[in-house]
Amino acid sequence: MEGLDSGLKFMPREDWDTTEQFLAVSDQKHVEKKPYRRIRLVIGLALGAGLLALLIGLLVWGFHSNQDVQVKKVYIGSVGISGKPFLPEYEDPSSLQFKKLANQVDKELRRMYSENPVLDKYFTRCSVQAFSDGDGGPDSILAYYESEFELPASQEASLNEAIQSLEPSAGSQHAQRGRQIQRPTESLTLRSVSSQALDLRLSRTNITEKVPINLHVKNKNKIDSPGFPDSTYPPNTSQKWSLRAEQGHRVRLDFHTLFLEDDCEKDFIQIYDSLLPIESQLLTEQCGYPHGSLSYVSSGNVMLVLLVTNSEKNFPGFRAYYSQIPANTAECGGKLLGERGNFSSSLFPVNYPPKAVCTWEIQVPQDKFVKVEFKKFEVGKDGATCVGDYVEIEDQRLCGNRLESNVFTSESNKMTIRFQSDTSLVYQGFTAYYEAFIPTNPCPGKFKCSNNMCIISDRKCDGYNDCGDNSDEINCKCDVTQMMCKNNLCKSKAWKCDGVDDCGDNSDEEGCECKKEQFSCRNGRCIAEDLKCNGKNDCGDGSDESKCEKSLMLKCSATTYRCKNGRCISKANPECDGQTDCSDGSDEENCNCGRREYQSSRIIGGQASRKGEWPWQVSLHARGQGHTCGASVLNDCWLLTAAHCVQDEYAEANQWEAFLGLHVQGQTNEWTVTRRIKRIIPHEDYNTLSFDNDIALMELDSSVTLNQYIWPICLPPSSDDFPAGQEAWITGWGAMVEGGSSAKILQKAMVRIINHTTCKNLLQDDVTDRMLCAGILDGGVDACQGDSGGPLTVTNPSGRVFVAGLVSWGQGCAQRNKPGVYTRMTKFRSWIKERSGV
Ligand code: 4AZ
Repeated sequence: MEGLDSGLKFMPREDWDTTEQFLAVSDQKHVEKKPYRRIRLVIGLALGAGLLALLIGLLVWGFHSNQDVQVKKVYIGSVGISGKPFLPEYEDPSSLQFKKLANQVDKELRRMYSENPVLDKYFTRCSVQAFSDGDGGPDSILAYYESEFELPASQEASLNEAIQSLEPSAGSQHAQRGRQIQRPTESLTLRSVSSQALDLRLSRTNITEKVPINLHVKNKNKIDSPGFPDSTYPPNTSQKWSLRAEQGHRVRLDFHTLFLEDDCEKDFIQIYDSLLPIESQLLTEQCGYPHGSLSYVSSGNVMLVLLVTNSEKNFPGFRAYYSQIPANTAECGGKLLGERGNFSSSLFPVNYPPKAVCTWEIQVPQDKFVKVEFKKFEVGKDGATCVGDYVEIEDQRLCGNRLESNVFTSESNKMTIRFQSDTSLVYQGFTAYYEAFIPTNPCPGKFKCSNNMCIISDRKCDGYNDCGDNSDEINCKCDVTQMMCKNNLCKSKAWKCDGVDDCGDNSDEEGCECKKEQFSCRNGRCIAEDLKCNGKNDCGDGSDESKCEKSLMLKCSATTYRCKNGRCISKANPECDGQTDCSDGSDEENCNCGRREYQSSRIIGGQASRKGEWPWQVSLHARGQGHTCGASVLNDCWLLTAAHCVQDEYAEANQWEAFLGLHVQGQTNEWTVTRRIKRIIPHEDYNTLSFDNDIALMELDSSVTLNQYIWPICLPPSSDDFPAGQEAWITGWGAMVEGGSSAKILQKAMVRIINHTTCKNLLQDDVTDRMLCAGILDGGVDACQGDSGGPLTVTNPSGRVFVAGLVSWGQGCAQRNKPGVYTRMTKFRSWIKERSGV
């Protein structure tokens, strides 16, 4: 349309007849009456049509030229060379030998590309970047190369296809052993090629690529990310470390610290079983603050570590120790002939290496069968299809990290177990226990679960899911201490109305105190549901006005939060929750606490924590005794601990030394700070018999510098509420089993807040209002001796960590139905303020 309009603009205005129609050429009258007009019209039409054609042409040309914009594509890959031994000179790109071999590989690659019309047409250059020992025996070498192609964008797909057609069998585990490319004399015997387009994140245009670092790992040493530990890593940077072990060895890398931004699209670290970042040889990609095993082992004698950062948010980075291990130490499998024993995947608990293949053949006496129980299982990505990494037991493949059943039995006296890993993405693997059993009596003296586990007979129908599949809890007759759930399970009466769904169908929490249409107040009162959040304190304790969408101004009470200006608000736990609730903003003041600075975020039955995960945790050493109690950092001068830790001969300040920023007992490092104690303030009402008011303050002899490993925890205001069932964490170096020795590495464990009445009933002891119970009623997880004084922490919705309790006492450790008892911190907020000013 525009074309026609502009054509008409050439016509003189005065000649324009609005009655005219362009398509009226067949209107003879008009044509005859006005011959000049007709000529002009024809010219106009011709001009318009010409312009239209030109425009269409331009558009079509534009479309095509856009499609065919020239693009550069870089592929990286490796190629195996057989019949040639690896020479030390091949490690040095400036050596003659390197250059000569690189030249030969270059020629071979060109020749290979020339056989494919697509590759031949668009190939521009290739360069051999490195060599390593090959995986085809002593006379084999791997060459790592980069090839560049320049082509119209529309041809990218066919280039990809052509590149893939070079691979012997893409994705297959032992692709490298695939095909042989035999060439005439003076040329190389290439065993296989694998190539892949470069990861787009590695070719960000604004990235500064630092000079790659090449290291020999024969002597154990460390690599640090740039700036570590003094500063955060630089933005928009990529750094490669190439690690090489001696022939016949593997590279091992153990991370000591790893703190990156919590988004792998932005900052990430990758570890390759190769000298180039070839995706099919990627062992792991990590970012954030990862948990789990961070130790990696290569399949050959090389490994590549790659760090890439973007423009924003830079974090401390990493420190990792490298070393070499003889190649055969990663081997696993073999014949197991005893009646019982343990076996595990290669190098457990280190992540298994890629390309592992292990077979265990278990054989027990003729008249017995075999039972295998997996204790820990992490083989391949969860939800994967058991193709790359898996365990195979008698034709059944297992993978991921959640097994439906972790016990497997044979139908004969033999059992074969296979484990294999593919070329990429490694995990921690498994440990397993096996034993022989008599087929007619698989669980002598014990109860046999449906999943083949054997449990102590007393544990049947005890209200706990001991089998893991609940088979010990079905078809039970409830005893006098138990109630029957709607789903027919029997559970302890003590668990009724404790705020936790013990039955699994919530029937133990139904009909508790208040009727259905009523609201149950924190103080136990029942009020009509519609009185909730009406701005009036109908419960009397304000709990009907807490957890309302809007924070209402209320008459001050024990459950309302008092702002600095004296006004009280109804919102539950408003302090430091990231939202300003008080009109004077005071609920969000003094919130420099409870954050693990770089997170994006004994203990019995717990697990080792990561460095810096609990920066408020302190180890208190009593003179000549080593670690004795735990404590928490309140600020640069004050610590919080339990009064029972500082009694009698421990009451003197000069008895104590505090270790802040400590992770492993006996291993102080550059982040550990030790301080003597200037003053101890135990609670004046601490009761040595009942452990009531079990709280004390410690003032350091000189202040400490706060950093990511030493950071204050938040103190909850007196109005805060931690309801039953809430998740909480305990941390400490206390005993790992009752009566046992203390832990070396700081342990952590998740417990839940227990309803106060339930706790009193369970412990049948004086659990006062200044105490708070937490634990796992099934048993197995608890604080114990040596954890005392340490924190019981809860995290609020904005990710801030508060100290809800202090480890105080308990009836033994980790026993069933015996929760741990903690000093209830909300009761001591003003006491702490008065005594320390914090
Ligand atoms: C103790 O002796 C201790 N299970 C601490 C906590 C608990 C038991 C004992 C709780 O320090």
